[in-house]
Amino acid sequence: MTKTYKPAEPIWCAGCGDFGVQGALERALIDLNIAKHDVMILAGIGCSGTLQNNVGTYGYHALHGRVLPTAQGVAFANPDLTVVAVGGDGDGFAIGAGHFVHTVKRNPNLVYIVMNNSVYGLTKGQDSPTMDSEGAAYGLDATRLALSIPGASFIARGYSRWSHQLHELTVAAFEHARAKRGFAFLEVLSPCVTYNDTYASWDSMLDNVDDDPNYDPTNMSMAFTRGVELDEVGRMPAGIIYRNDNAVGREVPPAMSKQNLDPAQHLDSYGKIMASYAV
Ligand SMILES: Cc1ncc(C[n+]2csc(CCOP(=O)(O)OP(=O)(O)O)c2C)c(N)n1
Ligand code: SF4
Ligand SMILES: [Mg+2]
Repeated sequence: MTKTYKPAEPIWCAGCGDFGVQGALERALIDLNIAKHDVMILAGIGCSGTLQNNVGTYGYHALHGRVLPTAQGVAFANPDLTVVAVGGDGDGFAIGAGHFVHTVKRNPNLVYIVMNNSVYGLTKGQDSPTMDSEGAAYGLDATRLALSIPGASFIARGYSRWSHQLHELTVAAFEHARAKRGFAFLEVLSPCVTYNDTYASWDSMLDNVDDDPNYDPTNMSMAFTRGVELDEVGRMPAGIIYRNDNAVGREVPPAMSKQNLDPAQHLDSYGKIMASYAV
């Protein structure tokens, strides 16, 4: 009898925004007709990272802050997989910030969904880089950080409470990475009801650029300007903030999964290497 891994039940607190992120992700897989065995979800450490236990795709729980280098390894080794990295704002923008910058720059073909609750949820409520500092509407804005990095090809922000738009953004992120246009970065504002309940403030702070007929997400200078203008009045954009439909995602051929890894094929070269060490 074939034994198969059974997806876990979510362990999030009632009201946690991460439920909405998982729902949008599962619905996107169904809508795009992507089989679960063609998907690998890699997660960072945090409440958010437990998402990968629940979906029934291939999964991997990476070290805290290291989900992006690990996900890139998977994407480069097997370009036929749909690779999704997920994690929290602490994971992605504090300990993992350097990897975030270089992944945006490198533009590999994968989706990155950050569940931003502006707090370290799992470790019980410490400040994260995206938490408000005194007098500011919002801490680090990772969408603007990403915009400033050459190579950025897809930057979006959703809100777990806006489920319809979140579903559309998740589908768009999958389409971008699967069309080999590169790194699809989707930040989802996903409140932590236990340690930093931001539902009320985010309800009133978001400006949906998807609803603005004058907003052109392919125009980078417009994306920058809108972000700064909104920040000046204590607001921030949601929707597809920037998209380059002509981008080409990075691959590293020949992919390991396309090579003949039969050990018998390599005995000769292995023997030569071993002989070179002999004294
Ligand atoms: C190398 C390392 N440093 C610190 C920790 C402790 N730690 C676990 S989760 C976490 C932060 C979680 O915050 P976030 O990434 O925002 O995820 P959330 O729980 O909010 O979803 C920290 C500091 C760890 N597991 N590993
Ligand atoms: S502590 Fe916060 S982030 Fe973690 S499951 Fe509960 S509500 Fe969600
Ligand atoms: Mg967090």
